[in-house]
Amino acid sequence: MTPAYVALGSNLDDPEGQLCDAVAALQGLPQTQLEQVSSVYRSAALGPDTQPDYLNAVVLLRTQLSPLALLDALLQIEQAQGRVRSARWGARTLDLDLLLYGDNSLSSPRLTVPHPRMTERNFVLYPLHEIAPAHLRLPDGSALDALLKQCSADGLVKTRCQLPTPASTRCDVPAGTTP
Ligand code: ROI
Repeated sequence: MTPAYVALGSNLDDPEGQLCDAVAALQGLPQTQLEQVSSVYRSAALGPDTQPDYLNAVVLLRTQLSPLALLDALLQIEQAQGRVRSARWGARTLDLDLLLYGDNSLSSPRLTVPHPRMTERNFVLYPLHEIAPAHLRLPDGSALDALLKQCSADGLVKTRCQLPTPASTRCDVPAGTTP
């Protein structure tokens, strides 16, 4: 089972609900276990500032899917949640980015891992750091702790949104509640 970190982002059509549904869908992937779910963070859109704020989170999966099979599964979840690919940096119902796949560096026309822009984005690094093992290093040897220190948290707000945890599957029923 390979550890794979996936970043989630949404700024359209009930972003909290989109992230909840996406985590539930990730939980249902074949040959894959959902192991950790970060807090949800709110931030202004990086890029065109005429779009709504984003909600972002990161999850840790353990998977037997290959990187490309996992990518296909992520694209399917995006499409099932109404993602329409239009403008490059446009608003979106759901964005799922494969950040890290074990200790692998991969580069193909469809997929680059580690995600090429992850080290510049506080809305990726902070939730990743929250769920990653202590002293995680990227495949190039750079320490996540050090990357985080260089990345300002300005404008990033941790929310109280609750995403499904590895043990639960629903967003609307708090864990431990009998329906
Ligand atoms: N900005 C924020 N804050 N969060 C995102 O997930 C995000 N995703 C994007 C762009 C448009 C670059 N801006 C973002 O794709």
